[in-house]
Amino acid sequence: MAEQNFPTGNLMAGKRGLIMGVANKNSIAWAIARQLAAQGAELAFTYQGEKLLRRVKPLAESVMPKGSNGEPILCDCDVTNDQQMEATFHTLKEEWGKIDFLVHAIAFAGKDQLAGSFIDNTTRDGFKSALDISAYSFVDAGRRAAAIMNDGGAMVTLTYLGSERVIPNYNVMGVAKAALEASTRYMAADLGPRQIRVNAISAGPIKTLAAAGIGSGRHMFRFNKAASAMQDNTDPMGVAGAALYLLSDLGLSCTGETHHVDGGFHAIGMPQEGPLRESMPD
Ligand code: NAD
Ligand code: 0WE
Repeated sequence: MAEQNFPTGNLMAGKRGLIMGVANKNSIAWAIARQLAAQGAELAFTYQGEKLLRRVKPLAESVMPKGSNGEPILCDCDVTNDQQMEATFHTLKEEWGKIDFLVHAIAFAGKDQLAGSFIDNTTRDGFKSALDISAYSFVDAGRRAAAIMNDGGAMVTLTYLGSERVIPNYNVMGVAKAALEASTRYMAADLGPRQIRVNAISAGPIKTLAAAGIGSGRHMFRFNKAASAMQDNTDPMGVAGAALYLLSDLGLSCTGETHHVDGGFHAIGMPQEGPLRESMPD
C-alpha cells in the first residue's frame, strides 16, 4: 500500500476497541487501526508473543492520541492460550470498564496444509488447529468482548472467498473461513438483542505476511487483477473503509453480513478475455 491518508473525522469519537492481528505495517489489521484512529477511536492491541511486540509497539504508539495517559494498551495474546485471552479482556475491563468494538484479523494453518491436494493433505491435527485459530478464536474473543460491551457494540472479522469457492492450495483455510462466516451469523443472532452487530469482510488477496510464501502467489495476484471487475488488486484502504462503516454508527442495522471488498472478483462468472491474455501469455 502506498503511503496514504486515511480520511479524518469523528465517526469513532468516544469509542474504544481492541485490534487483534497486527503483525507488521502490512497487516490488514493495521490499515483498519489507522482508519479507526483517524476517525477518533481509542485502540488497544494484542500481539502474538514477545517477538511481535517489537513491531506492534511502535505502530500502536504512532496512533495513540497524544495526552491519552501515556502508554497504549498492548496485550500478549496467542488465541490458543485461554489464560492470555482471559488476561487480555480482564485488562480492558480494568483500564476502560467497557469497550465498543472488536477487530479480529487472525488466521493460521500449518504450511503443510496449504499445498496440493486437500483430501490427501488435510490431517486431523491440521484441521483442528486451523479451525481453532482461524474460526473458534472469533467466537471466543467475541464472547469475551460482548461481556464488556455494555452500551451496544460491533465486531468485525476478516475472511476470504476460499470459503465459498475452491481456491487452489487454500484448502483447509477455506473450510475454516466457512466456519468463521457461519459463526459470524450465529454470533449476530445471539448478540443482536443487545445491539451488538457482528460482520465479516471478505477481502481480495493483499500482500501481507500471511499471503507471503504462498506457492502460487505471483499467479494469484495477476489472475485476481485480470479477472476482477475493477481489473485491479484489492487496496487495504478499501478494507479499512468497510471496517469503519461496519464498526461505526453508519453500520446501523447491518449484522450477520459477509461484505466483499475484492474489486468485484466474487461477482464475476467469466472474466474478460483481454486482461486474462495479458496476465497469462501462453
Ligand atoms: P498478517 O500476517 O499480517 O496477520 C495475521 C495475524 O494473525 C498476525 O498478526 C498473526 O500474529 C496472527 N495470528 C496467527 N496465529 C495466531 C495465534 N495463534 N494467536 C494470535 N494471533 C495469531 O496477515 P493478514 O493478511 O493481515 O491477515 C489478517 C486476516 O485477514 C486473516 O484472518 C486473513 O485470513 C484475512 N485475509 C487476508 C487476505 C490476504 O490476502 N492477505 C485476504 C482475505 C482475508
Ligand atoms: O487467509 C489467508 C492466509 C492465511 C494463512 C497464511 C499462512 C501462511 C504461513 C494461514 N496460515 C498460514 N500458515 C503459514 O505457515 N489469505 C486469504 C491469504 C491467502 O493465503 C493463500 C491464498 C490467499 C489469498 C493460500 C493459498 C492460496 C491463496
